[in-house]
Amino acid sequence: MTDHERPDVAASSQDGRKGNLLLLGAIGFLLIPVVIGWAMANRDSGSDGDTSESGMDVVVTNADVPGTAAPASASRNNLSLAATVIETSSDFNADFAGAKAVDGSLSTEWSSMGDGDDAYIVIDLGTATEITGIGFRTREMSDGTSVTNSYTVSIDGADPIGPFDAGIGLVVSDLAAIGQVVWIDMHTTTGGNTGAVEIEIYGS
Ligand SMILES: [Ca+2]
Repeated sequence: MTDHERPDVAASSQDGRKGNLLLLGAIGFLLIPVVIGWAMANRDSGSDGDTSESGMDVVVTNADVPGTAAPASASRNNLSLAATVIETSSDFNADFAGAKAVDGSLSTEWSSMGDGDDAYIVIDLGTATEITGIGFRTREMSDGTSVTNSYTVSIDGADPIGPFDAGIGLVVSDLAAIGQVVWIDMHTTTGGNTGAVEIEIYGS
């Protein structure tokens, strides 16, 4: 290297340092939103352990909108959606068959043929499953009949447990059991064509 070349080298090296600084600045600038996003994601999921996969806390909204899933149970796993109704006390007709109580729709319902307190429905989960609760939505008639106010539950033929409260709208009751076949028996009703809009069996 000669003296003649040195200034050029120095200048070019200085330019290089400036270029590096600019490059670092640009990278740092580009990283700002990434860092902010990371910090916010950590804040959302760090507040407690009960978060959904999206990192957002599960918020129950949307109460009683026809045709949508039952709101108060939104964070619980509804086993009924994959279950089968294997027996009912009676069905008013095919449009009000037992399967309508486990189809996930609030626009359809199972109705018995005037069974009142004697109405029952049997739901098969397909395999022995841990059960943590039941959400019951009674059907109701405009004349005040067909409302179920309480019901009992028998799992795999065991003695009935309950009665559990029911009533207009969704009523959720906790219970702890392991079983496959869930027999739900109306306990107190206002009589008539009792049945259910939806019966949700919660579990793992
Ligand atoms: Ca239904």
